[in-house]
Amino acid sequence: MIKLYHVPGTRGIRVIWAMEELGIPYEIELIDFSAEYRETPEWRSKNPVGKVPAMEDGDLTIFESGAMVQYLLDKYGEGRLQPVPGSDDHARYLQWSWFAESTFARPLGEIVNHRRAIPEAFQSERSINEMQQRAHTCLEALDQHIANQPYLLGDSFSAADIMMGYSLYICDLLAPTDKYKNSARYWEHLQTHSGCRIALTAGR
Ligand SMILES: N[C@@H](CCC(=O)N[C@@H](CS)C(=O)NCC(=O)O)C(=O)O
Repeated sequence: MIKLYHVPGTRGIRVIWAMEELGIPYEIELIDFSAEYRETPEWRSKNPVGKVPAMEDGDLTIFESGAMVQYLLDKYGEGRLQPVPGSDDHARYLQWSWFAESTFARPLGEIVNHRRAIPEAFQSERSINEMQQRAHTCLEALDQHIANQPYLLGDSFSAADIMMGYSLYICDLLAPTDKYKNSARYWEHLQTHSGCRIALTAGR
C-alpha cells in the first residue's frame, strides 16, 4: 500500500487529496517536523533536502508533492483528473500546476523561512510585505482567470485545482486578503470536495 510521510497542514495535503479523489488506498505515517529529525540520515534518505512530504509505493520512494500527484494520476488515474497528455488542455493543466507550486507558493514559503530563520528582532516587515505582494500578484492572475468558471480548466475539476488548493490554503495563512473575490469563491468551492476536507484535517 502507498505510504505517505506527512505532517498535518503541509504539502502532503495535495497527495492525500489526490488519493481520495482517485480512491487509492493509502496509509499515512506522521513524522516529527523538528529540524533535528529532518536532518537525520533516516529522513534524508527519503527527502534529501529534509522537507516533507515523502511517499513510498513498493520499492519507489519519491519527494516533491507535485511529482507525487502526477505519478498517482499516471499510474492509477486511468485518465481521471488530467486532460490527455500532449493536448492544449494538458499544457494548461501543467501550467497551472507548476504555477501553483513554483511561482505562487514560492514567496509564501519565503515568508515562512524569513520568520523561522531570522530572530524576531531582526525580521523585516518590508521583506515580508514584498513577498506578500508577490503572492498577491499571483492571486490577481488567478482571480482574473477564474472569474467565469468553477475550475482552472473550465468545468472540469483536475489535479491542477488540487495543486492550487494547497497554495490558496497557505496564502490565507501567510498573506491574507479579501481583495480577490473570484479566488476566494473558487477556494471555498474546492473545499466542498470531501477529499479536500479529509486532506486538510488528516493527522490532526
Ligand atoms: N516543492 C516541495 C516543497 C516542500 C516543502 O517546502 N515542504 C515544507 C512543508 S509544506 C517543509 O518541509 N518545510 C520545512 C523547511 O523548508 O525547512 C514540494 O512540493 O514537496
